[in-house]
Amino acid sequence: PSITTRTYAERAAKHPVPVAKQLLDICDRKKTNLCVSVDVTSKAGLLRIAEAAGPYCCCIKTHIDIVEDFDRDLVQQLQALADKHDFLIWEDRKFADIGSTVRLQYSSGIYKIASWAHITNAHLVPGEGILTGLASVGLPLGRGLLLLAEMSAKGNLATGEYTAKNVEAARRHPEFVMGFVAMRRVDEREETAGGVAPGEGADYVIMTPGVGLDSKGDGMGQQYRTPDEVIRESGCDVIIVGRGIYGGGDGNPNEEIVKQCKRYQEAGWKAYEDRLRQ
Ligand code: 6AU
Repeated sequence: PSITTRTYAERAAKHPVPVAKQLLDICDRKKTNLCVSVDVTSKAGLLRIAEAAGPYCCCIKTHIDIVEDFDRDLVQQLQALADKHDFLIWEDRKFADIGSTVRLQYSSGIYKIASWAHITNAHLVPGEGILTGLASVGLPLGRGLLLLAEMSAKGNLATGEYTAKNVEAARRHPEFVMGFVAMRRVDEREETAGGVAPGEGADYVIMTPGVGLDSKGDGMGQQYRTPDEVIRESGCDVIIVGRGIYGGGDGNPNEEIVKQCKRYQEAGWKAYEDRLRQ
């Protein structure tokens, strides 16, 4: 059976990347395929939104370098919330340099991303050395990586041959690359080709931004689709919702965040159940 007709629990049981297994298990346990993206600039705002959204999501996605008052305590509190509410932390760092540089960017500096983020992501622009560099830090810590095989914004260049190269590169790093940021089932062509060579038929978690129920775009290139279009029609696994939930700026009040989380959780889960029945 194709990946899109398997349940999260079935896929978790067989996934080679521990953190992907964890994520799929959380989706199954909490009945949610919602990842909440929190692009706010204060420590208090980030923690408040993570606390409010935590019960409804499988993952909280950060852009840690936009937080004005970052400190070590912020990541400790975020980790405590992740334990309390059973979600993973994804630092959306979009690494894009040579292996030896990303190794340092991932492990060191002010943020020490690898020490607290279960998941991070990277562009393949510099070539596969970026995977070797990131894996040298992330693998011993049990971390997972998403490759940006496609993007959501209008006119983006991650298409065609570039997208295919991302899938090929992922197949050569099956213990570390857990999936893709993509708009559709980018691994489907290979999957349906029916080959069973090593690494093929692998299970990738597709996490998809550009999800909104009330808006079609943001005037800066972002393009929104509904959870049903993303999960059922396009076969992606996790919806990433930012402004649709926290509302932009310093963020909606907690009651509004909870209300929107429930709305997207429900829509995403219904789309998943509908897809299993297709
Ligand atoms: O829901 P939004 O539009 O408020 O936020 C979307 C979030 C932002 C982007 O940095 C991120 O998703 N994103 C990504 C990721 C997750 O890598 C890739 C992409 O192609 N488009 C996109 O919006 O935090």
